[in-house]
Amino acid sequence: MAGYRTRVDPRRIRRLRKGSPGEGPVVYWMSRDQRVRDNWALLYAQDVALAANRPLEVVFCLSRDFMGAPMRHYDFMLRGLTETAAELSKLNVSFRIPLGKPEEKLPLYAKERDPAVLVTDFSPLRHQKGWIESVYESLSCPIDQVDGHNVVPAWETSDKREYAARTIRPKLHRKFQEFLTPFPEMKRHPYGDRETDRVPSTEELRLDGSVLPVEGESPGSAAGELRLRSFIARGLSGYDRDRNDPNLDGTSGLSPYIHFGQISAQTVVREAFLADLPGSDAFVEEAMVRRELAENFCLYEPLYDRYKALPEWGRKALDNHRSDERPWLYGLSELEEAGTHDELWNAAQLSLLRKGRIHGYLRMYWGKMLLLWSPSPEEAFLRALYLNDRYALDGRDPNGYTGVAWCIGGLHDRPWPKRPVFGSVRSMALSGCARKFDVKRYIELFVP
Ligand code: FO1
Repeated sequence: MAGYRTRVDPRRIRRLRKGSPGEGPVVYWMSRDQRVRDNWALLYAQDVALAANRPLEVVFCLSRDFMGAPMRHYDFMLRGLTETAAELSKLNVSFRIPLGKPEEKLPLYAKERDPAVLVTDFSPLRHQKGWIESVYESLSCPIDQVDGHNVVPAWETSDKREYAARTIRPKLHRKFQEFLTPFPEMKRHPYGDRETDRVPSTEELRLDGSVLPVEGESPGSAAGELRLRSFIARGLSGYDRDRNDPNLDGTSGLSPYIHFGQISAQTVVREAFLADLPGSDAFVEEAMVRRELAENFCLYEPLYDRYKALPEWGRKALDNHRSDERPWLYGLSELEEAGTHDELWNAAQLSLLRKGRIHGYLRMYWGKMLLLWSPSPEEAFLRALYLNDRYALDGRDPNGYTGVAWCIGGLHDRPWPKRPVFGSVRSMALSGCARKFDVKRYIELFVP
């Protein structure tokens, strides 16, 4: 609770530091939620600025080497930010883009601007915590954090690590409808004269061009909203039936837009829930329960991207079968180049390389096979994270860390009957896929 009159539910706001207001504008340090519409952190920052008769400024610290992300991801992100910059400008809200490491640039920027209040959005990942700590020393103004990424604010859902969807689901279902509200509109800001920095191009940033942008992607809030509308109109009703068939375009494809915060997960969940179609429940389970379980895992497990964070029972099972014979063993480059004996797995890897996406059901098969074909479970874990973060448009996300931990070590899953190599970690096999969908047809999509 931050004490300012605001349209934003106070339970979404965490005061990180009381401090004393500066003389400058209210500053929203944008990172996770890179949009103007349906952005609780931005709405809150505007309410505080209106109450204090101050200008409103948004700052996005653009680091050219964020966790090794290649050009593919920056292209998606920067094209979305270009749209956001234009929308902020129309609202007479400044948009500043200091280039460099946020932990260095944000304190310098904040010192110069002397914010009345600094508003941040929410990420459970350690780099954002580090960035906030770095700015903590150099600021004396209040710092308020707003969770606009989750339907139910992560700290409101649970104050501890949840162990499965079945433990977090009732906590979310109890609260989500009171949080699943529509969003107020941003107002044209009456104070100050906005300054809008130009969003640099990928060329100017001299990025790692080894993973090129995905052809045919249209990033940004408007495209994300269009995709949501067409999914609600055409995909949602059959979602529960089609979602496990990679040959149909049955999933929403919204995860890169949600990862970069170009659209609001709350808006996605709300539209699907209100549509009240046969696929609504299954979709809300994915877009809210599973996704916010992932946020919960990363929030309360500091080692979310380390093998040792896998459940004890899973690591033990894999350890007991460490010396089982691997039917196939591949080096990282053979996997990366989709050069295995398994045409279905190769097709999934080609989908990742070319489209920056793997269909949800196949993503599990793709991850499970890495366990089978790697020299050790630890190596399989590292390879899954590396390939997912390097090629998947929604990489470097709590969903990805959680998905890899589910595949390799049974996070949020339970023990299954023992299998070689897997032990009691759930196994998957080509035969299982063939029972679910036309494998040959999928392969031909990628391997003519
Ligand atoms: N967030 C930032 O604030 N600054 C960046 O330069 C930045 C680059 C970036 C590149 C790839 C990618 O997948 C995400 C990136 N993000 C960046 C967003 C970041 O992952 C999240 O929005 C939050 O910072 C916390 O997860």
